[in-house]
Amino acid sequence: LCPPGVLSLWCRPPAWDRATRPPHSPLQPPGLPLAPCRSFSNNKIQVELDESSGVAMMKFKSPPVNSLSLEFLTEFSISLEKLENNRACRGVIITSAVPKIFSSGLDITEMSGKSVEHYTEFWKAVQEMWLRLYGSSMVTVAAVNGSSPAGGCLIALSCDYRIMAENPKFGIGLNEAQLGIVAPFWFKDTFVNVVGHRTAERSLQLGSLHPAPEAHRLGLVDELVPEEKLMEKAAAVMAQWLALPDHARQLTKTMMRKTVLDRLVAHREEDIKNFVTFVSKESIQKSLRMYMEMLKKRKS
Ligand code: CO8
Repeated sequence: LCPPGVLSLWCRPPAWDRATRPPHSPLQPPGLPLAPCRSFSNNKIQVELDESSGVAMMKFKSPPVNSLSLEFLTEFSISLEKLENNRACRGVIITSAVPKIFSSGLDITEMSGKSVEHYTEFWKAVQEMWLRLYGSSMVTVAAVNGSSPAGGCLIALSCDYRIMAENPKFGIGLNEAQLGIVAPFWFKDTFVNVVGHRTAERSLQLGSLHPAPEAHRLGLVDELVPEEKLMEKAAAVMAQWLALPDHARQLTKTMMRKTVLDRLVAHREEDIKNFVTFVSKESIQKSLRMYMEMLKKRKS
């Protein structure tokens, strides 16, 4: 049975049912203009699907910093669900329309001074976003064109491949410890699966934000490219991954990710309780307030 609200790989129709598109669709003879893009734009995320290639472009457009508010997370999950259910879509490139910022991570104001009900709803939305993205049967490529702390880093880590602009001013990492909070086990699991246990342990304990070149050395991102080449590279990587038969790639992805996904699905309620209890503590609220003040001071 499908866990509620989770579009999991193992309870979808067999992957090989998904339409695999020939290089030229019979409806689209070579030489004619490409099929029009389908696009849907919400408040915070712009999505464009090129039906001729089967590749969607998802752009975060929630200035100033693409923070992951409840509204953003809900839009993100709905957008992923729409693409996942569209047989014409086989892959998605995730990037930002906000200069210098990929995503600043979870919106701290959603975790500060709110009710237990609000924290519960917010955390469910964070879980939902990760379950959909990490469990997606599409090829997911993160084109990280700016800073990407904490929840922003989680989004990149949840993709199949990460390409980052080679600007050393852009940092990426799970820096929760710097805020006086602790990354939940499934953030940690996702990180370990990308960089290995030792690197993840050191980086998590220190709450490190790694400049792009260091992130590349650690394997946190797969490739660095000049910013102006980022989208071109992302499209090339996507084409390489889409050249394989969908069913083989999808079943392999399931094999690699299922244990980690299952762990959250089995402990979802407990994880929500832990988050709500933790974030409701006065000491944690104080840490978050101080961190927000530090951000404002740094600005002035
Ligand atoms: N949430 C809410 N507001 C934010 C956030 C955020 N994550 N990040 C920045 N802002 C706000 C700033 O306060 C500022 O607001 P204002 O204009 O009102 O003063 C505005 O956005 C612009 O920010 P900056 O001036 O700092 O913009 P810069 O371009 O100079 O820097 C950065 C952008 C690098 C993104 C910088 O803002 C930054 O480092 N932000 C903090 C990022 C961060 O640490 N995020 C971690 C969030 S926690 C998380 O994602 C996982 C939590 C897991 C839960 C654990 C269990 C409790």
